[in-house]
Amino acid sequence: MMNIGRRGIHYLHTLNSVPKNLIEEGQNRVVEASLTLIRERAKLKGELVRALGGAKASSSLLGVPLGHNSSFLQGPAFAPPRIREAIWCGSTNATTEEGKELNDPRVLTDVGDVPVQELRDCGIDDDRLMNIISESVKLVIEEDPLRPLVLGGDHSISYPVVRAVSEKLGGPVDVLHLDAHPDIYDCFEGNKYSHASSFARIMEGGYARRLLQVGIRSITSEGREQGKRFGVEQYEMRTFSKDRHFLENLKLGDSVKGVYISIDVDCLDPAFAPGVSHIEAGGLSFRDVLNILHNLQADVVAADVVEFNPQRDTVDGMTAMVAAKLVRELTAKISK
Ligand SMILES: [Mn+2]
Repeated sequence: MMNIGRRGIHYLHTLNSVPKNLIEEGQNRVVEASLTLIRERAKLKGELVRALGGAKASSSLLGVPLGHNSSFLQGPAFAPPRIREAIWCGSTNATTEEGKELNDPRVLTDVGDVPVQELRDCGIDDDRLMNIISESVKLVIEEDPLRPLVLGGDHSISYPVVRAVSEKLGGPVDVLHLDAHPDIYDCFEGNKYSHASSFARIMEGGYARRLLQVGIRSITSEGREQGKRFGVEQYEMRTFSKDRHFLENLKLGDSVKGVYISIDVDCLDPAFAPGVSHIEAGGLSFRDVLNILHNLQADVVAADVVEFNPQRDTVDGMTAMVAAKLVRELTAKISK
């Protein structure tokens, strides 16, 4: 327990000693206030994009600063503001590689963060927290043409996000998942919401038709068995040179509601992105990831970038810039 990750955030543990209804009513007010702020910001951004006109799909950032479902370090709870800072860093410009202008609200807006730590501070448990995350994602999707681009957080957040996307769109999506790990344990260390189990929850729920996992190089026998059980297409790094042509020319999402992209920053080789909790050598290069994204033929309905851990980053924030560039290029992929 004595590591920096677990000492970073304090929240109340002693709520059982006071009247239950007092706590419940207070929690309800805080939950409503949290959802109201996201609802109103999404509404304003939606109105703005519609008033400007011409956008069929428009990326909108939603931060989910949640780190406590990690099995190792909890630093990803601090990632969203660091990623935002890097997106707008003066060292680079606001144009994506293929020429989209991030300054244009029709390309990118921001609806803020789900106040995860504030909700936990009020004693909100994970069942409810996951529902609040799903609800927040749905509030963004309701403001057509906004599409959620979620800033994690650890990988546990992909479950409530994909669930919300699928429920809101009325059917499963295809999921392209870039990661060193399959995150498909039935349950990890007793936690069904673990960041190592999110894709088991997604597949059980029927929220994904196809799940393609790319960049895998840390997988146990359970990970392979669970992959087979759910029909997951697992592309491991040890065969990447053989799979490269296929992966760099993907076409996904036909006859489903669209495509969801989930990028764990540790899909990248730690040489490119040292600021992650789980350093695993032998990963993708940044250009490999961009080739996969740029050439993907798909209607991308939502995406996330997760597992950036600022507590492990270099002092000059190199991984923050890497995570931000993933967000920028995903923005270009989504917005049209
Ligand atoms: Mn990972």
